[in-house]
Amino acid sequence: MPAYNAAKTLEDTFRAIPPGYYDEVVVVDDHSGDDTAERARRLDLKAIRHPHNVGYGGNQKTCYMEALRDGADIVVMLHPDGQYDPAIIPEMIRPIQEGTADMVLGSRMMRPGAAARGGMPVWKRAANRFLTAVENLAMRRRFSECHTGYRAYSRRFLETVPFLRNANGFVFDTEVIFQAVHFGLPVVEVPISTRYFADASSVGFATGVVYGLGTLLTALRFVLHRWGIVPCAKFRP
Ligand SMILES: Nc1nc2c(ncn2[C@@H]2O[C@H](COP(=O)(O)OP(=O)(O)OP(=O)(O)O)[C@@H](O)[C@H]2O)c(=O)[nH]1
Ligand SMILES: [Mg+2]
Repeated sequence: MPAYNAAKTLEDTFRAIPPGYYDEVVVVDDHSGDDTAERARRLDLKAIRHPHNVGYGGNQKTCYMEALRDGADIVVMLHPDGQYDPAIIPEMIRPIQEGTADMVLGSRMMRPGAAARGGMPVWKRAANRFLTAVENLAMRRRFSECHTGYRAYSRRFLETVPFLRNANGFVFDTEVIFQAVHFGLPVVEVPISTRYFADASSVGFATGVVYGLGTLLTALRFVLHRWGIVPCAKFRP
């Protein structure tokens, strides 16, 4: 769980994880202003607090390094803000267990109307569709959405893809999908629901614009790298 100011939602999120489906829960507190790390410790979770705030991508780097170090075979990223339902973790990891995927994306766009029913703002849905269409064109794929925060990775994925070279902000999530495609690692989508509510953390308009532009830039870099025009370290093995 990459966490930032998640004290209010952490416990409920953790308790909703189906027992028996995890060996360890790692909470990385990205220098929150609240007591996120303390609460994680009280729940007996492995809590790591960053000495300074680095951002959502930087937070994931610590999460994955820790999971690899502890011997994880499958790693699920679960936002601690309660937007994604932990009950479907079994479905999220199944394609990896069965060997059909190294990356699983929980898609809010697979079931018609699921994103709207979950309260996803209309501008986010529109931007999501537009950016996903551009990304699909660049990658020659047909993903239903490339912007979900609910993902599962195999150990092989995290050992193959140079994720430490990625952005420390939200664009990290975009970059790993392009890397999956570039390195030829199979990606499977699983339909999920979402929930936007007052205590959930949410990206504001300005951060959304930076993220959108970063996504377009990633698509461009991917294409330029593939065409051998401008090499990009994120796609270097
Ligand atoms: N904003 C922010 N979130 C962080 C950071 N580090 C970790 N996070 C966690 O990352 C998760 C995702 O951030 P959100 O702001 O909810 O963004 P999102 O869920 O991708 O997008 P929305 O659809 O707008 O909710 C949250 O659960 C945070 O707890 C950070 O530095 N900044
Ligand atoms: Mg959120």
